[in-house]
Amino acid sequence: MTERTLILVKPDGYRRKKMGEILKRVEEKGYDIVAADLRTVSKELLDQHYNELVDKPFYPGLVEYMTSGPILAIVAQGDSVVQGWRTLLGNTQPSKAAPGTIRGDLARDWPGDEVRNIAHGSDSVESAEREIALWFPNLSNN
Ligand code: DAT
Ligand code: MG
Repeated sequence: MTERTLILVKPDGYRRKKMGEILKRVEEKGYDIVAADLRTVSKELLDQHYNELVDKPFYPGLVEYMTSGPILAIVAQGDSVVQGWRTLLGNTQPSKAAPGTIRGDLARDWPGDEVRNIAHGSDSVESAEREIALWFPNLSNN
């Protein structure tokens, strides 16, 4: 089924010049890019985006990470893109992410750091629609 998902290239991806590599993987899988925008984001946006995580002990570190530089926000569309993109991303923790996945190939755990896993993908069709409405309020639903 055709779905949409929100992809974010996080500030470490921007800093390490991996935007092109990540976009390449979106395109190689055959997904369509419907919107893309480079921006720096506010804590207020992140509080909504990560509404299930705001009370976690690691949340302040996550906000610091996500506000440390530009983010490339992308809406991608395709057959089963939500789960498909999660599979391409790999495990949340780079050291546990399989080789061949984006996080397995391009991200690393650094001692003492919070998890810096280079890219985001919505975890369900419902989250995807919620996140797309938050990041791209002007994008039509059709
Ligand atoms: P994912 O990004 O794989 O969907 P998530 O939604 O559970 O993972 O968490 C969102 C982000 O929060 C994740 O990309 C990195 C950070 N994070 C999650 N669990 C963490 C932890 N135990 N310690 C530090 N950061 C964490
Ligand atoms: Mg998540």
